[in-house]
Amino acid sequence: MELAARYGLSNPEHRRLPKRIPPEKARIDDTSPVLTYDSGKCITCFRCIKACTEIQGKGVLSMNSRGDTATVIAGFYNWKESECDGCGECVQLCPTGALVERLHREEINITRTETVKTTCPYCGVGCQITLHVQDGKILRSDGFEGVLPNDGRLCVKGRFGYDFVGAPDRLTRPLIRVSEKKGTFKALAEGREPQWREASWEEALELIARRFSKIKEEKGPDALAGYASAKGTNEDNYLFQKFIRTVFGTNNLDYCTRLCHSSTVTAMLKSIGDGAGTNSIEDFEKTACLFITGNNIIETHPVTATYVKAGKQAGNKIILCDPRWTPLADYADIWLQPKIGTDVALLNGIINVIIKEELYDRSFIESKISGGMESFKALKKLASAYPPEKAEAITSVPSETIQAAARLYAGAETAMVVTGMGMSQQTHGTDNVFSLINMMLISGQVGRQACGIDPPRGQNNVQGVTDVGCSPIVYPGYIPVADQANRRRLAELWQVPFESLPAEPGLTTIEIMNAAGEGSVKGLYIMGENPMITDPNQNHTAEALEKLDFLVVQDIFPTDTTPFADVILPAASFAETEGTFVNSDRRVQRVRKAVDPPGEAKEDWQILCAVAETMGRPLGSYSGPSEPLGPSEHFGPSATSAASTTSAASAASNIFDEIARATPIMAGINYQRIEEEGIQWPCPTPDHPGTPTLFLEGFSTPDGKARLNPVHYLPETERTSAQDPFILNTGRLLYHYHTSTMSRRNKPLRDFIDHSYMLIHPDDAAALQLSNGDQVRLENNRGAFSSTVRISSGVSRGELFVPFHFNESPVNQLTRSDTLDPYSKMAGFKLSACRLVKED
Ligand SMILES: Nc1nc2c(c(=O)[nH]1)N[C@H]1C(S)=C(S)[C@@H](COP(=O)(O)OP(=O)(O)OC[C@H]3O[C@@H](n4cnc5c(=O)[nH]c(N)nc54)[C@H](O)[C@@H]3O)O[C@H]1N2
Ligand SMILES: Nc1nc2c(c(=O)[nH]1)N[C@H]1C(S)=C(S)[C@@H](COP(=O)(O)OP(=O)(O)OC[C@H]3O[C@@H](n4cnc5c(=O)[nH]c(N)nc54)[C@H](O)[C@@H]3O)O[C@H]1N2
Ligand code: SF4
Ligand code: SF4
Ligand SMILES: [Mo]
Repeated sequence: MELAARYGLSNPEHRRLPKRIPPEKARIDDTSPVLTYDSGKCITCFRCIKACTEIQGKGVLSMNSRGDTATVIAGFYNWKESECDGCGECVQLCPTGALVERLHREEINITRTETVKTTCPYCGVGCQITLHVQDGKILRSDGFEGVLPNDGRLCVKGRFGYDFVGAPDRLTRPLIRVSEKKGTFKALAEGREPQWREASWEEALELIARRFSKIKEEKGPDALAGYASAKGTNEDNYLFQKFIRTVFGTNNLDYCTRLCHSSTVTAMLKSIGDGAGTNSIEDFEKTACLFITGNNIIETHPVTATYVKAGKQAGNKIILCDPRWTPLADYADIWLQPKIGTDVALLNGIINVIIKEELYDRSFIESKISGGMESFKALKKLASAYPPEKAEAITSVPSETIQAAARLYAGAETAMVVTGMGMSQQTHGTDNVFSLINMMLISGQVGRQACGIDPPRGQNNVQGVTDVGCSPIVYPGYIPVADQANRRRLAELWQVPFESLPAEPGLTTIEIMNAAGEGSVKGLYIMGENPMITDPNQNHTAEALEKLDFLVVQDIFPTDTTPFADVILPAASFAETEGTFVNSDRRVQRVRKAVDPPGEAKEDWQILCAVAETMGRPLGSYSGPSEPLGPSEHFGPSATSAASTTSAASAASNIFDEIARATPIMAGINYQRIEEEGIQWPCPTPDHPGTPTLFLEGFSTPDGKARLNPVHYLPETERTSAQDPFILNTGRLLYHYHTSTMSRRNKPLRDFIDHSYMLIHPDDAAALQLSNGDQVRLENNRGAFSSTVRISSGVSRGELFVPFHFNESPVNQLTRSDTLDPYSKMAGFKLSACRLVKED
C-alpha cells in the first residue's frame, strides 16, 4: 500500500497502462458465466494459472504460446467448454484487470464502494468474504486473505452468489392469509395461489400472539413447536430457543440438523463424547491419509477440498467411499463403491482385516478405550463374521480393495475420517458412524495432531445453532434438558421461575411434522426453513402443514412452505444483520451488516423479541447482538416501554454476552476477540486461545475414554421389487444450495445449471430405451416427480441419483418419513425404492 501511494497509484485513474497487445489483436474470451478475459491487458505473469492450479487444485488454465503472442486459455480453447467451475480465484489474483468479474461490471466504481468483511452465507466451511457495497447495493464479493478458514479462497457461490440479497421478490411486509388453508397443496398443483393481504407489524404480532396463546391455553405448551434456522446467526437462534422454552414453554424445538448430521452426532456423542469435528481445516492438507465417505467434498465443501487437493499434491493418500462417482474419485488412491446402504458391512470388513493383519494399535486400545482389550475382543468377535469375501458379497466392493483400504488407513502415520450425508442420511445412519468410529479407534487414529473424525458441517451455522441450544434434548452448550443444576442456573440468568423451564426431551424435526399430521402439535413457528422441499415424504408434509391450527413462517423469500402459513414474516438476510456463525471447525466468526433490510423486513432476533413481548413474556431488553453497536432499535407494541426498561434488563442487553454466559464452551469469547479472526470452541475463559484439535488430552466422556460400539449390518427394510426396481439416491451439486431460495436468484449460478436431472447407468438406460434429455417420471407408492435423463457410468446399475435443489422436481415426493433411524430419528434420504416411466 505504501508503495502504491508513493507512486501515485491510489487513484485507479493513474493505474491505466498501455496495452501489451493492441485492441484489434487482443483475444477476448467472454464465454464464462462469471468472468471475462482480455489478453490486451494480460502481462503473462502466470498468477491466474498458479491460482487455478496451486491454490484451487483445478489446473484449468495454461498459456497457449510464449513471448509476445502468449495468452491465457482455459481448457483447450474457451472458458465455456473448459472444466472451469467459476470459483473466480484467477480473477481475485489477476493484478492488471485482464481477468475481471462479469457481474456488475458496468455499475461498479471502486472509488465509491465501501467494504464490509463478513462470513459467506452458504455452507459450513465459513469462508471470510469482503463485500463491496455501492449506494446500498452489494456489487462484488472477494475472499478475505490472511485468515483461516479460507485465506482468500472462495467457491462460485461465495463469490458470485450474493445478488439474492437485493432480489426484487424479497419479502418486505408481514402478510396475513385471507384464503382457506385446507386444500392448499391441491390448489397449488392446479395453479391457484393462496390469497394474502399486507399487514402492519402491529397487526401481525397481535394475531400471532393471540393464536399461539390460545393454543397454549387450550392444549398446553407441548401443542406448540418451533423450527430454528441454520441460516440465522447464533444470536437469532439463541433467542429462538429461549423463546420456545420460556414463552411457549416446551422443548419441541429442532431444525435441519436432524435431517443432516444427527446420526453422526448421535454416534460421536456416545463413542467419544463430542459431536463436533475434531480437526482444523488445515489438517485436511496435513494428514497422511484421508478416508472420505458419503461426502462429495469437492462440490459441497469446495474450499475444504482445496486443502485436500494440496495434500494429495504433497503425497498424502485418499480413500474415497461413495456408491457414485464424485469429482474426488479422480484424486483418490482407492475408491470403494459399495451398494447404497451397505456401509456397516463394508466397515466391518475393513475392521476384520485390520484385526486379522494385526494393524490395530494395542497401546491405544489399552489406555484410551473403555474396557480396553475386553471391549476390543467383543468387536473382534463381531467382525469375525465379516471376512472381506463376505463383505464383498454384501457390498459388491472387491475383497482386495477392502484389504487395501484397511492397510492404507490403519498403517498411515496420521489419518482422518471425513463423513457426510451418505453415511448419516440412512435409517441405519447411527450404526454407520459407530462402525466408522470403531475402525478409527482400534487403529489409534485419533487423539493426535492431524488425526480424528470430521463431519464437514453443512449449513453456514448448523454447528452454532445446536451450540446455543436449539435442540429438543440439550440446552445451550450441550447440557441435557434434565440437568437440574443447569436449569437453575439458566432460570436465574433468564429471570424466569425454575419450574417453568421444560425438563422433558421435546420432539425432533420429523416427529414434529408427524405430530402435526396426527393433530397433537397445533401451532408451529418456522424461522428460516423450507420443510415442504426438505422434509421427507412431501405429501405427508403438506397434509401436516394444512392440518395445523396456526403456522408462522419467517423467511427472506416466498418459498414452497410459505403458502401453508397463516402469517408470513419478512426477515433480514445475513448481509443485513450483525452477529456470529460457527463454522465446520467450531470457529466462531463475525457476520456484519453491509446493507439495510428491504422494506419493513426485520432482523430475526428483533422479530422474536417483539413476538415475545406481545405475548406478554419479554425475552429481555437487548441493545443488539453486541455492545459496540448503535442505539437500540425496538419496534412492536411495547417499543417505548422496552426501550426505557432499566437496570436489571439492560445489564444483559447484549445478546452475545448472554450466550457466553449461558454456553460454557463459548464463555471466553466476545466480539472484540473475534474481530480479526474467529476462535474455535471450547474456549472457556477470556484468556483461553481456543481449541484447534479435540481429544489431545482424552475424550469428552465422563471417564475420558472412548467406547467401542460393535454393530451388525442390518439390511434395509426399503427394498427393490419387481414393481419398484430402482434405488433413488439424492444429494447436492456445486452451483445450488438446498431449496435454491438463495442460489437460484443469482444469474451466474443459474447460467451454470438451472434444471433437474436424473443419473442412470448406461445398461439401465438401454434396457428402458432411454436417451439423454428424455423426460422421465419417478414414482413409488408415496408420490411422483419428473426429471431429465442423464446417462452416466458414475452410478451403479439399479441406482439413480437426482439433486434435491429444484422444486419443480421435488425428490422428497419419494422418500419415507415412517421409518426413522431409532437413535438419531434420521430419515433415509439416500435410499428410496422407485420405478421409472418415460414421459412423452
Ligand atoms: N453446493 C452445495 N454445497 C452444500 C450444500 C448444498 O446444498 N449445495 N449443502 C450443505 C449441507 S447442509 C450439507 S449437510 C453438506 C452435505 O454434503 P455431502 O455430505 O457431500 O452431501 P450429499 O451430496 O447429500 O451426499 C454425499 C454423498 O453421499 C453419497 N451416498 C449416498 N448413499 C450412500 C451410501 O449408502 N454410502 C456412502 N458411503 N455414501 C453414500 C452420495 O452419492 C453423495 O455423493 O453440504 C453442504 N454444502
Ligand atoms: N431428499 C433429500 N432431502 C434433504 C437432504 C438430502 O440430501 N436429500 N438434505 C437434508 C439436509 S442435510 C438439510 S441441512 C436440509 C436443509 O433444509 P432447510 O433448512 O429447510 O433448507 P434451506 O433451503 O436451506 O432452507 C432455509 C430457508 O431459510 C431462508 N433464509 C435464508 N436466510 C435467512 C435468514 O437470515 N433469516 C430467515 N428467517 N430465513 C432465511 C431461505 O430462504 C430458506 O427458505 O435438507 C434436508 N433434506
Ligand atoms: S474461475 Fe476458478 S476454476 Fe475457473 S479458471 Fe479461474 S481459478 Fe480456474
Ligand atoms: S466453500 Fe462454502 S463458505 Fe466457502 S465460499 Fe463456498 S459456499 Fe461459501
Ligand atoms: Mo445439511
